[in-house]
Amino acid sequence: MTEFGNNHKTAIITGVNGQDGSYLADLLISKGYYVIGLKRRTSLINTERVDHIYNHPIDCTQFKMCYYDLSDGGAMTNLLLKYKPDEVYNIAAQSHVAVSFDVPEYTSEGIAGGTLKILEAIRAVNPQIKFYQASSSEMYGDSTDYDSLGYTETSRMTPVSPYAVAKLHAHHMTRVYREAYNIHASSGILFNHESPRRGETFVTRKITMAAARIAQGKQQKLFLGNIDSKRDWGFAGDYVEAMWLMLQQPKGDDYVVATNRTHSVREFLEVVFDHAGLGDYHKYVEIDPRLFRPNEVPYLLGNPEKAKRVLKWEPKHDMISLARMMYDSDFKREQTKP
Ligand code: NDP
Ligand code: GDR
Repeated sequence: MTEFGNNHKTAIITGVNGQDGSYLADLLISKGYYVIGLKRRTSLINTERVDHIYNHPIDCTQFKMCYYDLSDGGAMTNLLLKYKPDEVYNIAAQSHVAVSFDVPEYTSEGIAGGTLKILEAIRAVNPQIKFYQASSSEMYGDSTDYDSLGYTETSRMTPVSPYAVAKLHAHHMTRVYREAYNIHASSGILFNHESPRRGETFVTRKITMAAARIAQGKQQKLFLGNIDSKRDWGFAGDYVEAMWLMLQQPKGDDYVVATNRTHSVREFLEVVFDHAGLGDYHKYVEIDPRLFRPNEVPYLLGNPEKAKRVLKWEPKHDMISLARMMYDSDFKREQTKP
């Protein structure tokens, strides 16, 4: 018996104070789970995305935070022994594709090595624990193996960044543990998903924050890199539901999670600047060659047919509603700042 008792499902979430980890914690708590949220040690407190759980009189009783780093396999073994989780969601990662070109070893060791450490801990402690791996559409890279409906679970993957290669390693390792050891292990091949909690250096949030500041006279210019790349953007709150649904199936599997619509960064800019009442984005945006990547993924469109059919999952937001939601949130947030 754990400190939470035996009458509730328990889930461990790595990377709980990131965008997805925090939405997933909200979802699991609303479903009655006890959540062990894992965060790494940082010199400044960065629990902003889960503070609302801590500060909630009832939700906080279902939530506990522990320290964990992807490099620490022994710590995961101890956590599994102590909390006896039913489900483990591996969400943590150095998740910035451009940064992975600067710190490829760190990125790779965390994502590839870190996932393997968790799978090994599950195998050793209790192979009945269900496992979710945060795979990524970046794994497709510059593959041309798609049709008009986009990439599927079986499309050929040719990753073009250290981040994506590491994710592909973890993706295959998850499948290997599923097939070799009969572990209920699933990979969600999630296409880009954003929200008001999105990290501030990803392009959508960078745009909505800048537009909100420009609209309030606090910023003049926005510097961007390649605005011709196309992404299939959805809402993170919708996507964590798909993660949970995967672990409620009779067996583990791989699923594409996407909206099946693709737009360029340029189109995202147009929607946000129009919604902000700022008009033509060209007046504010400058292209900075330093923000181009050594390799680029030019086009991503996901075909979520399997997730819709098997998981009965549906996205509730498209790029336009998402862009407006993010801008409105940043506009409000900016108003409260000096
Ligand atoms: P975030 O960058 O917002 O969150 C990542 C989390 O991982 C943060 O809490 C971060 O901690 C933590 N973390 C980073 N390195 C380590 C480490 N060495 N040990 C422990 N924790 C660590 O990412 P998202 O929430 O957007 O994405 C979640 C996962 O899904 C990631 O694995 C990402 O690669 C993947 N993914 C994301 C997609 C997206 O569009 N958002 C699409 C497909 C996959 P800290 O807060 O201290 O930095
Ligand atoms: P991505 O997201 O690389 O797709 O990875 P990001 O928002 O960083 O880039 C999307 C596209 O925008 C272009 N771009 C810029 N990107 C950033 N960050 N900053 C800029 O100034 C800028 N200007 C143009 C990029 O070149 C790219 O084409 C995200 C992450 O969440 C990954 O963890 C996840 O696996 C994938 O989505 C799916």
